[in-house]
This record gives sequence, C-alpha cells and structure tokens, in this order.
Amino acid sequence: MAYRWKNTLTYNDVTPKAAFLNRRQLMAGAAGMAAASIMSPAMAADLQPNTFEEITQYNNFYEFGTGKTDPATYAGALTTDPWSIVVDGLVDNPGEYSVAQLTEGLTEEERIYRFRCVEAWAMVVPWNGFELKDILEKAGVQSGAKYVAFETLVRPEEMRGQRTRSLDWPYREGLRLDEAMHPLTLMATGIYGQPMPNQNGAPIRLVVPWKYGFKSIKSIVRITLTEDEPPTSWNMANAREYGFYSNVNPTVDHPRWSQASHRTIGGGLFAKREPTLMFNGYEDEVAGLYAGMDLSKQF
Ligand SMILES: Nc1nc2c(c(=O)[nH]1)N[C@H]1C(S)=C(S)[C@@H](COP(=O)(O)O)O[C@H]1N2
Ligand SMILES: [Mo]
Repeated sequence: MAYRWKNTLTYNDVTPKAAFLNRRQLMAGAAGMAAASIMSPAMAADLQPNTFEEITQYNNFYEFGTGKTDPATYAGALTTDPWSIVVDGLVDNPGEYSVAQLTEGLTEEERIYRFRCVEAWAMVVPWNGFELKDILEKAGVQSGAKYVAFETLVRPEEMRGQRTRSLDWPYREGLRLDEAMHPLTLMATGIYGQPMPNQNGAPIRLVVPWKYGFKSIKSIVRITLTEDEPPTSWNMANAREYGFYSNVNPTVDHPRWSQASHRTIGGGLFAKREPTLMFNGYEDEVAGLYAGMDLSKQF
C-alpha cells in the first residue's frame, strides 16, 4: 500500500482514539477506524490530530464569509452532488469529470499532516484523499506543462460570501508542476474517514502541507495545466504580502507579523504557541524542490 512518509501517520496509528473522536463519530464508525490501534510513544509525541470539532468549526473559506465560524454556519447551503471538475489545458485527456471518475482506480490515502495558516495558527488534520500526481498522470500531462492552476466554484446563490468582494472570485491557486507531482501533495476528499465536510472544501480540495494554508484551495471545479505561472487569489489581492510559492518559512516574516511561531488550535487550557518549522516540518521531503532559490525573494 501507500508509502508512509516520515512525519506522516495514518490515523490507525494514533491512540487512544477516544481522545480525539467524540462518541457520535465513533458510532458513525468509519471502516478505517475499526482496526485496533497501536503506536509507538515516539510517533504519538510527533503528531496528535486535532478533534473533528476543531477542524470543522474554525475555518477559512471566504466564499461563506470572512469569520472563522462563517463556513461552519453557512457552508451547508452548498450543493456538492452532482459535482464536476473540468480538466483542461496541456493534457492528453481534457474533459469534465465527476470526483469518482477523477479518482477511479487510484489508491485512497490516509495522511496526518500539519496544517499551518499564514495567519499564524495551526492544526493537525487526518486527511483522506488521493495523490494529485496520480490524478494528473491519468489526465496525461503534456511536455509543455510547467504549472497547475486550480479554481473554486462560483455560485453566489449558495456561497453568500461571493455576494461581497472580499476576494476576486473565483478563488484561484496554483503550483509548479514538480510541487503538484510531489507525493505529499494530496487531493483530499475526507477527514477522519468521513466525507469532506462542506466547510473544509467538499467534495474535493487541495492539501499542500509544506505551504501556507491558503494554497490548499477548496471545492475545486477546474484543474488547468499551463505553461505560465497562473494568477493566484491572495497574490492578486496583495502581492507584497502573499507570494506565489508561500512555503512555510519561520525566517521570512509576513510584513505585518512574525512567522517564527504559531498558535495551536484546540487544547483548551493547554493551548500553546509552538515554533514554526521550515517547510512546516517537511523540509527533508521538499527542500530539494527549491534548491538554488532565494526563498526570501521567491516567497
Ligand atoms: N476556495 C477557498 N479555498 C481556501 C480558502 C478560501 O477562502 N476559499 N481559504 C484558505 C485558507 S486561508 C486556509 S487557512 C485553508 C483553511 O482550511 P480549513 O478551513 O480546512 O482549515 O483553506 C484555504 N483554501
Ligand atoms: Mo489561511
């Protein structure tokens, strides 16, 4: 099965489950959670996932408003079935696909990743999904392609935040092709073995764990292979503050705040600040992608 990256775990590795799943979720009984869970203390100390509640009640999803509880309050209005994703640009098999068609025949992964927002808060999330690489290989990437562009749905009738101009819709993101093909890069379709909650980007969203959270675009309806670096929403909104790469980097501060540490979401009385790690802790895996680049200039 799937190669287990250093610094990643499947949630079957994490114990005790009851510490982070509530009773209702346990009753809901995702198949993957049934197995007995055994884990070395070292792995436990490494990454403790946030609770389902924390992950689904504190969100950024400007299509539903700019407040952290707006997505949980309003994203229920979004129709996610049927859903189709246009794959176009420099691919051999362009077309309009359902999520099932896009992921047919691919291996579903469980990945526990650190998630670090550019606003200096962080969580640990147990995702389910598919390597973007596998999806792109099915699409057939042509030799001229150098970047992958993504777009979120535009549907102001259901996405009340799109009736405002908090961003220039659609939400857009992009990766360099080698970043997109990296095995850590996920197209996520679930959390804790359950279908992706609307507020987290149903039915399918990107997860790039070594980059600031805004790169992980939600509710994707278009994937385009391009020759040129695509425009991206936060870079368009403020290029001085948000670069195309936006790799997590504790040594390059945001113009308005430090990126050296972050606040961990949850934990109640035990909530704490932690030092932010280079590439969010995935340096061994991804530093090679940026060899020779000046990361303070190409940030
Ligand atoms: N379409 C879309 N994708 C988005 C956003 C958004 O506003 N719209 N917010 C981004 C930001 S800033 C973050 S931190 C993460 C938050 O993901 P989460 O709510 O699942 O934690 O989603 C990213 N993806
Ligand atoms: Mo973010």
